[in-house]
Amino acid sequence: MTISKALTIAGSDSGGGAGIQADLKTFQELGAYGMSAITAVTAQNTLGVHGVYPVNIEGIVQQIDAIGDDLGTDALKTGMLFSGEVIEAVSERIHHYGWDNIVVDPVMIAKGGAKLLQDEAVRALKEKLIPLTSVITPNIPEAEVLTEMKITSLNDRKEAAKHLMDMGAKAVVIKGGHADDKEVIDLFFDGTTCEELVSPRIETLHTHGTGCTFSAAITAQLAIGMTMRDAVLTAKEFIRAAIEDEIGIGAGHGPTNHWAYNKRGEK
Ligand code: PXL
Repeated sequence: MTISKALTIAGSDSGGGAGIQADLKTFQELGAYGMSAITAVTAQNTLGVHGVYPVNIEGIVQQIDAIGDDLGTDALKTGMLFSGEVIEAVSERIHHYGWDNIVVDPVMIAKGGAKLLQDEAVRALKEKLIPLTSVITPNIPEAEVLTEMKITSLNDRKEAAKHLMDMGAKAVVIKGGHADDKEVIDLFFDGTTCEELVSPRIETLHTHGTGCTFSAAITAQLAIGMTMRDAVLTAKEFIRAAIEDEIGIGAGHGPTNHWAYNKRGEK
């Protein structure tokens, strides 16, 4: 049996809904062996982020090297990277190992407003990490920061996607969840095809960790050998099920249901 491996380089969410916890659950559900390099520990629950404790550069690099020098990986994603220094070190290690299937979720702020990326880090993201990226998955506010454009129309989203490709990303998904369209329109662009991926908007409070889960699902699919377009389409189904079948834990913005996609398949 061939084992497909997926690595997440991201922050820890003690509440289990976002960050590496969401990533590892998603990897497992989609058939990839999950590994992690933790960039920061957050003290967090469904009510918010109560503390952020960054891991030092040496600790982050040592985790990545422990994986690179022994296990290797078939795909990886980055989530919360926190500082420009971390982005530079992580980019350098990805380049060093020659890893492919790099999914970048350019995490900037948590739902409650806690900063998960320092302002000075945006430049490193653009100059060091985006050029290594197989697919980048910003939401609209993140795409606005990266491209320095105001994104209102669907056409703006297309322009922003092209802009991100010009920075070196091989494919882009601009997630439409933050727009006020009746349905959610995610824009997929891979340099040749530009596709609007439409799905119903689900009214719920429980969307903590959706971005992490979506990008982790793409990563797992790439790890098991799917094409980029199929990986994105499956990830959309995975996150749709995870939001629809809410589990209702915690008093605030609850986590999504990482079991839902496979449970539906079993029915
Ligand atoms: O969803 C963004 C995100 C990423 N990583 C960690 C987080 C969050 C949101 O709260 O806590 C660790």
